[in-house]
Amino acid sequence: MTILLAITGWEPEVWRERFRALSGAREVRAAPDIGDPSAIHYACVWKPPAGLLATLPNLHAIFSLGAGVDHLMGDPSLPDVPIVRIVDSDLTLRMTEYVVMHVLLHHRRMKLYERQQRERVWREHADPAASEVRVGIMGMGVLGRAAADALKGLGFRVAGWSRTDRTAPGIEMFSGAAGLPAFLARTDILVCLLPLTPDTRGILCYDLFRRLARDGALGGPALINAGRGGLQIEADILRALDDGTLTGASLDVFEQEPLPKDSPLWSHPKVYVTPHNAAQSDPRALTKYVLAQIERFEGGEPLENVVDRTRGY
Ligand code: NDP
Ligand code: OXD
Repeated sequence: MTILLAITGWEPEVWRERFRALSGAREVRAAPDIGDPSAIHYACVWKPPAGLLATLPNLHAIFSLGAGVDHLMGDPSLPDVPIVRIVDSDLTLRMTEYVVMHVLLHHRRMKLYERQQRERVWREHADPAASEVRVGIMGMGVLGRAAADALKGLGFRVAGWSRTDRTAPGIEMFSGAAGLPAFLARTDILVCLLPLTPDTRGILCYDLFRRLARDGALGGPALINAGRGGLQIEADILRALDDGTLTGASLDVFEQEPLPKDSPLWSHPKVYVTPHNAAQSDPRALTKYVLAQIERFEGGEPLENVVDRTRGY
């Protein structure tokens, strides 16, 4: 059984070494050195070239090396085999760290204190308690739920928004288009962990920002997006920051990645920019996850975390 790695945008060498070290008797090939395509049974991919997977006639399964699968869904020739995505505590904990850190940066007004430090100003401001701040998480899947639990543990008032009705202990849940207005109206810090699908593209727009709470303890709402850049309209984020509709933003993902050098987001005083590393896929942890899935499959057990193609995530 042969594994093909097809990775762009990340360092492929470290994945190749890790897969070769742990794959036992399985052969591991790395695109573009595919050899005989009919010998390949599993494809482990991140942003593979469109059309590549359709050239593998004996493929059993595709493994996305990240949690998101939008990098695959745009390929009209995607073969009809199971697509497995990453659900792993290593990745989940990394995202929880990012979300907690950025919620705290806005909650504790770090941009203000950073400015004061540069100006050598020694001044305390009245800080609201976490229990006065309402965090709203769009996308209450694996990553959203873990972040919600961690924030709840810190005392924040946490709500979640999902596509279908869900329940989560201690978290106020909203769903669908009908639940969105009330969810937004009670949210001071909006965290977006949605997948990118035709339904969610462009959802983070000016009209949505306008509907966030304006009566909160932070003096206005903040946005944190670690889902996908295609979820956000960057011109609307800039407009909302400049007219006070948003007080701040933490952006890990962008309409175009890498973020172009001339983007005003780089130097905006209210914005934190990170290079799509909120939750890195670490080959040390995730190779084990993929190989365990292959073992399951070959042992006749069902694959886990298979993407529902009709939903697109
Ligand atoms: P899941 O599939 O577990 O969760 C997705 C959640 O989004 C579900 O709660 C789902 O609702 C909800 N959702 C989907 N479509 C809609 C919609 N139209 N309206 C409302 N809610 C919707 O995904 P994960 O939590 O594992 O990952 C989420 C995303 O995070 C990934 O798709 C990826 O884009 C991003 N990501 C970013 C990383 C980074 O480093 N920046 C790293 C890893 C992931 P329901 O439960 O009802 O189906
Ligand atoms: C992912 C990502 O989807 O890193 O895992 O963006």
